[in-house]
This record gives sequence, structure tokens and C-alpha cells, in this order.
Amino acid sequence: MKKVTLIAFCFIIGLYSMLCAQTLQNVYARHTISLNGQWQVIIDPFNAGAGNWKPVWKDQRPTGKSDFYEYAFTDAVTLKVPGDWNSQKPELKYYESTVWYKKTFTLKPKPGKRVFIYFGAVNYQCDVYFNNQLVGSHEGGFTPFQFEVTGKLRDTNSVIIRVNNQRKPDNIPAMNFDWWNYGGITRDVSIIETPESYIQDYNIQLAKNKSDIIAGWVQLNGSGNTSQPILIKIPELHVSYAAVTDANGKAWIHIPSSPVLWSPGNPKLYDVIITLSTDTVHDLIGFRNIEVKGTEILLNGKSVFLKGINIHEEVPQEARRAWSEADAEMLLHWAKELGCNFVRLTHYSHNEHIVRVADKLGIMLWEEVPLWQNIQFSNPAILNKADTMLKEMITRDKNRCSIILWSMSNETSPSVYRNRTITAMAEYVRSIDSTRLITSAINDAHIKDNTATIDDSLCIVLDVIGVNEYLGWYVPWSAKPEEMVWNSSYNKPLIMSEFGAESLYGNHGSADSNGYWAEEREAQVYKDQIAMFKNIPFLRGTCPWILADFRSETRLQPVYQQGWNRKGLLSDKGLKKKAWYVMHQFYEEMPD
Ligand code: GCB
Repeated sequence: MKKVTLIAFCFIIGLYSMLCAQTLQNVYARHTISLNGQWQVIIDPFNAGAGNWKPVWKDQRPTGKSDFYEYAFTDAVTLKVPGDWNSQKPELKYYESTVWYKKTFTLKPKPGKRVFIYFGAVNYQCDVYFNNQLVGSHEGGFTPFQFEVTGKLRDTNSVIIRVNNQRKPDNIPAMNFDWWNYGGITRDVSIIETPESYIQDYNIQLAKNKSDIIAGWVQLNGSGNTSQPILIKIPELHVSYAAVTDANGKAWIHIPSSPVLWSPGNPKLYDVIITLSTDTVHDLIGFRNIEVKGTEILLNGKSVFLKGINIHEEVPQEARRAWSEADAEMLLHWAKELGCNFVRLTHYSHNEHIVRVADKLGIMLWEEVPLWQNIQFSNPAILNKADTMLKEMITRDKNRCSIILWSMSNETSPSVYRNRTITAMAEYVRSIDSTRLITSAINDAHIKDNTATIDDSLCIVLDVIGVNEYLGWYVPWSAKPEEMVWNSSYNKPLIMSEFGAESLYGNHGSADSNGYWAEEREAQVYKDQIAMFKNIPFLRGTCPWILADFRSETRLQPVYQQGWNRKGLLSDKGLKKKAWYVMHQFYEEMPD
């Protein structure tokens, strides 16, 4: 390419990328250059490096004898990426402020190539400087984002990121939450090179409630995307489908085909290849239908009971955030061993590896955005932030058949503002993905004597109702468990999305008393819950709280908790508590 043309190309692309930050999706279906590894860091508790006084992002070096800077990146102080900072250095265990990260890498600019820098997640807010120029900022700790850096590449490049995990009242989640506030670059970082015109995104799944039509769209990005031929191949189904993009670079697809349907019993995935004259993407996609009829949840037209478990994105044995495929395999194999066909990924969108491993293992998923209690619903900015999080989550995972439920919130107190915000969120979700079900976990079932009533008006906008109840733990039984009667004002399926009790592994004592963190007590609460579940006709799933003990800064009991929420069926070392066996037996005896 001639120099003038190259400059013009870079200018147009640069301008375009400033307007559109999310212009490359399905990153894990592409070849990427990993920037994972050790990154140099500067710990900056008072955010001194953000201003002009000590501008860390300029990465300045002394040039003369009298010159010096009171900050510098060095290999002497590094953190592993991906990884939370709290588990990597003792002094960062409770740290909630700014850390600056720096990575240098070589990648020469290539004529006609566009380049993106991708982050799986950074908790919570960050500013990204590429070769000392701000290329973008991102808020939200659990969803991916990327920036185009075409035209900014040199032979050797530096990425500097200011990461801040301070709690703020208008954050999502806000000031208090019951899990560790792991800060840092917590998921994969990579560089992706594409041609000038490339496949920006695609959505390929069964048409709603059809088993013989594969439908969706492919979106191109670049100049001259109109009337571009694209080809979709699914070799195992003998599909070779040609389409042409419209004026917006979009091609709609409608493929008559009857794939073997994905289910927990047969998690069949197909190799799908999308080709444009300049670009090719390979993905593994499964095909299934999910719908609700009255109080039933139907997977591929058949009623299913969701044998679930809640999981935090944490490796308890190492007291750190989970991020890798190996971590995902470990967590989901535990779920399978318990007898689960379903996992609630609490309380935020987990990393993409776990969703892809769930596709492979045949585990249905509930995925959630972190609207957890105490959200500032009266603040109009919240809806925008929530919608961005929903969009980033759904955009990333819309091709993953394991996901059957999008959850918009957990335990939000009823109010006009709450209802207005979550109703608008639900409308937004339906507008971008009409094929999956919508839920939220409420904790507002009214319990009086032997009767529990579900009447939170938020349920009107849900397809499936999630109820968190802690009968036997936070809430004393008001009747014999087997005599409890559940009523719902809504003819909809119910998932008991949380229930449980705490115990310290190896600690034994009375099954009747909460105060001693005894395994026997936790097991008893599970036995009682199961006795109650047997009498709830519209119950279509159960999710114990929780797979494993997890870290939480707010768990202060100095002997039994020590900074851990002890409601795991597994201990912090992954050892099975008595309650595990109670739940395991329930799932074994329950038909699918
Ligand atoms: C809940 C929350 C969950 C907590 C749990 C508990 O209702 O949804 O995030 O960790 O209770 O253990 O109190």
C-alpha cells in the first residue's frame, strides 16, 4: 500500500474505531496473540499517577543527570495476568484502589491489517493507553471489551492500564456485596489482527422453537461491505449456505437443516465455519430450543427439572479468582459429580471458558449481571450501565447453547424505581435475544405460618421466577418443612435459586442449632428443604447456595468463618461436607 493511502486508511479506521468501541466479537473463535503473563505494576493507592503531576501513563524516563521521575515500571514488581491482585501479594489482600499495569510486546504494523486489543474482564474500571495514547476506558468488572489500535502500532508496543476497584454507590455492584472484591486484569488479554473487511459478529442458532431451521445473521465490518458474499458451512450437516450482505454489511441466514439437538444427555456441538473472501472464523455451536409453557420449562420440547448449583468464579483451594479453562473444568466437573444438569453462574457474568466448557459438558446455565442488592435504582445512570453490561454479556455468549437463562438481578428490594429499571432491562434483553428465557432472583416470598407466597410484582416481566429463601438458616421454620405450602400469584416455573446454611468442614455438633457451624446442621437444613420441595408443584429447579465455601470480606465470625462464607457443599479445600451427600441423593433420585 502506498504511504498516502496507508495514512488515509489509518485515519479513517482510527476515526471509526473511536466511534465504535465494540467492533469485534466472537474472539475465542479466532486466532489471537496472547498478552497473558507477567505484567509490570505500580501500586497507586491515591491515584497519583492519573494526573499531570506523576503521569504514569506517559512512562517517562530520565534523560539527563538532574532528571528523575518518582515512578517507573520495572521487572522487579510484577503481577500475573490474568489474575486478581488480592491473591498475589499479601499487601494487596484487601486492596481497593488503583494499580497501573504495563506490558511490552513486539508486533509490526502490516499493511491492510486492522488490530484490536481485547480484555476478557478488568475489575472494575480501567483506562487503556496504547503506546502512551489513551485508546479507551471501560466500566464493569465482568464483561469483555476491546479497542481498535490500527495505526497506533510500532515495532515494539506498550500497553499501560490504570485499573481501579474502588466501591462506589453508583457502581454495579454497589458498596456491599458478599464476595471478594478481586481487583485487576482478571481474564485473558489478547491482540487480534483482522483484514480490513472482516467478520465482526454472527448469531447462529435454531430459529425460535423450531428444530429444523438454523437462523441468524452475520455482520461484516470494513469499507465496502455491501453485497459481499459470505458462506456458512457446517460440514457434518452437509450445510453450505451462501448469502449476500445488505447495505449495512449484514447477511440474514435461514438454513433448513435438522441437527442433532444439544442436551445434557447428548451435548452435541457442530463445527461451524463462516467465510468472507478476506476472513474466516471457526466456531463450535450446539443447537437446542428452550421455552416455557405454564409452569413447565421445556428443553427441546420436553419438560426438564433443573438440577442446579450456584457457583462463584473462584478457585477456593487457592483463594483466587478462577479464569482458565482448567479452572472451569474443575468447577463444572464438581457440579456434574453432584448430579447437576444446570449451574447458576452467580452473581455476574463468568469468564468465557466456563461457558464454552458447559457447552461441551452438557450443563445448562443461568448467567447474571451484578445487580446485587442496594443498587441505586433511582439514579437514571444505572439503567444505562446495566444495559451495557447486558449487551456485553449477551453479545459474547449468544452463540452458546448452554445458556438458557439471562438473569437481570439478585435480591433487589421492591420499589417503583427497581421495577421500572428491571422492566426496561427485560425489554432490552428481549429486543436483542428473543430465544432465551429471562429471570431474576427475588427474596421477597412472604412467609406466614405454613404458607409462602410469591407476589413480588417484578415476576410479571420474568419467564422463570427465581426465589432465594433461607428457611432453617436466616429465617426460622414457621411450620414443619413437609407441611409448608407455596403459592404463587403467577403461572410460571419456579427455581429455588438459593437456599442453604453454613458449616465448617470437619466441625461436628447438633443438627438443631445454627450457632456452631456444624456439618450436621447444614445437612439437616438440606433435608428439610428437600422435604418442602416435594410439595411445590410449580418447582422446576433447585440451586443450593453454594458449591464451595467462598471468600467474602464481610464474613467476620473469627473462629468458623475467618473471611469465608461457609455455605459450601464443599469446603475451601474442595472436601465434601455432609450436606453434599444429601443434595447428591436428591438429584440421583429425581428424574431428569
Ligand atoms: C444471599 C445472596 C448471596 C449471599 C447469600 C448468603 O441471599 O444472594 O450472594 O452470599 O445470601 O450467604 O447470605
